[in-house]
Amino acid sequence: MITTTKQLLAISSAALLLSASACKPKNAATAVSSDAASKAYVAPGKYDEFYNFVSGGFSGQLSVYGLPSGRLLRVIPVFSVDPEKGWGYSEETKPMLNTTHGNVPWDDLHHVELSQTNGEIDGRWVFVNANNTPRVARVDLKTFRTAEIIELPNSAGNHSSPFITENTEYVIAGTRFSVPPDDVNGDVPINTYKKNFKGYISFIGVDKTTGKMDISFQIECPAINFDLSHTGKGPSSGWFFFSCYNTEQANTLLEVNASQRDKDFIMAVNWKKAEEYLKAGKGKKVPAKYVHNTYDDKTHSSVSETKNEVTVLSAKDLKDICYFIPCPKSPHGCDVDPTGEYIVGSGKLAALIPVFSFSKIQSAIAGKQFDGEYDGIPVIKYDAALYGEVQKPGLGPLHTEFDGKGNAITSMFVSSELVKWNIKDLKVLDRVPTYYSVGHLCIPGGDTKKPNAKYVIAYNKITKDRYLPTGPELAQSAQIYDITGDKMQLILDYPTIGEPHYAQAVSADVIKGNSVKFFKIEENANPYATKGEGNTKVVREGNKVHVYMTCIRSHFTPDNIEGIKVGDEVYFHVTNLEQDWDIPHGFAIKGANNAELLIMPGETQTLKWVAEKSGIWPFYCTDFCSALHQEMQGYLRVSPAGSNVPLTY
Ligand code: K7E
Ligand code: RUQ
Ligand code: CUA
Repeated sequence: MITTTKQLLAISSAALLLSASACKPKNAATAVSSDAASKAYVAPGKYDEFYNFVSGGFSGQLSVYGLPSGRLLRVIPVFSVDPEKGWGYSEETKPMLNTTHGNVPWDDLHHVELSQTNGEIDGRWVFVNANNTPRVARVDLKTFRTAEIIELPNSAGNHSSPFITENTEYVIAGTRFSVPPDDVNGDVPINTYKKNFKGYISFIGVDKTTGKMDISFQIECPAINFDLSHTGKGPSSGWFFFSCYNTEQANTLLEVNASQRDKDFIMAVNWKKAEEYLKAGKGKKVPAKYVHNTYDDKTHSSVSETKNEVTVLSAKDLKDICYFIPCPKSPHGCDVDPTGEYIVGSGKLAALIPVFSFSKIQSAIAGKQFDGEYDGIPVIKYDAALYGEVQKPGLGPLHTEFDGKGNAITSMFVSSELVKWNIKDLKVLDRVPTYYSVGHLCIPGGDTKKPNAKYVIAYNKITKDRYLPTGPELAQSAQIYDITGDKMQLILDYPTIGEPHYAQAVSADVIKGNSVKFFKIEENANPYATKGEGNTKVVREGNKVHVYMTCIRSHFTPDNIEGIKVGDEVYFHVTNLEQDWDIPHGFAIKGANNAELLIMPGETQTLKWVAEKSGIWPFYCTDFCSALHQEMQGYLRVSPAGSNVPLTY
């Protein structure tokens, strides 16, 4: 029996080391069921049954796989530049990466959340978070492209994000790091954490029709680290639950300061009540700068705006919108079952899984079964909120998803397994090894009211010997298990781009019918669009030269341009005149220091290029588009600054 924090920590770290070096479960060779191949097989020319949206971690991207084949269908750049798609390189997409810190073309993307209507995935958008420079993005599932990115003030880390409410009313984001609020001088000693730092939760309102986001309000909480969260549903509609750690409010984690307490917290937030307080004028407008970028499919370009204030509610002053519930040791996942009654906290360093009851939480609040306050927030007694504990589930519980049949599956990082347990009697039903050290897991719809429990996918932290070695860095790894029977069965390993954290999956039928095939050229509202070869032109404005260019199989118009002078800034506004599915063209010019363009049919994209030296500069199409693709090319002539070569094209 583990009794003290120190013992538990010692055991956990030993197991952790083990998992990272020598862990190969004994049954590794026999873990695959005999009919696995047929279960994961999707015949050539056939579609997968599910889309799987997988966070790309430190690649800043979102990837899309088909399930059960594990085939990579698309990589969607969000918080990163992507030369394959010109994302972040074209003049139209560059502003999408603007922040109050300038253009920030990288981030750490951990979580994905598909939009919902009535607690079910509606297939319209997928939201993703950026941890480092706190942002939330919305990807449009008609185009599979990033449509919007909003920065979050008063935040750092943005890990507990971007989880949504049942009807996508809000995307909710809790800060990982508490920091001094943006409107005060943050130049304070770090050890004044308790006094000067605060933890903020942002409520990002989402327009029902367009999906447009804006920060509706923030709740100011005590200095604490928000880790993960999930919406209430059914009886717990209108509530939101967060896991929090570092409740000792330590500013250094050396000597494991942040894990000294036996219990950290789950924070329950009554956001319906918060809305009432807002209506009643209890919100305070405070200065807070943040940048909001939107991409428009009609102008094929983006607009970046800076906002200057945000409305803040104080959890401390409004005693009844936030409540803390003790939760054993460093809770990570905070997951709500499909009925909305059970809230599962996963203490990474705990040897059990506590399951809280929403109805008990309500009676505890009504009966004031509190254990005092924590920085002005009432703390509900553990036993008053607890439904029960899953005993000996495994080591290092991280995340839980639900099968909709009364069961939960929890990932165990340290003991490297998936563990299935029954929510009512809290008994462990089954366990399967993962290869190795699973982080998040995903059941299609597994955090919604209606899971579609055919598969569970494990996203593993360590790959080791699963694939052919590729030097010190290996492919990231996911594994699919069939969960239609009593026993979970491994059916496929598939490599992923790095590094997968949360992922969601949905039946392909919800999305595939809405896919845009190409953009209608007559609707192209880009100010630099050229809607026919007859309208192409080259216009000089001082040292800026605008090339209104078109492309169609298999030539650019114009393809010979003279009269460009050293020092000119040349803007190639390239319109793809094709009106057919799957015929993009690319555009690259020698010496370009900002990658290429990839232009979809009907779209206009712009590459900025500075003429640095006189001479001949070839350009060409980078995307193989027809038998004459290789012929799709042209020349630009650059003459010395002062020369009188006329502009011709
Ligand atoms: Cu568990 Cu950032 Cu969701 Cu990764 S976090 S595993
Ligand atoms: S060309 S098909 Cu460069 Cu042979 Cu590619
Ligand atoms: Cu156009 Cu290749």
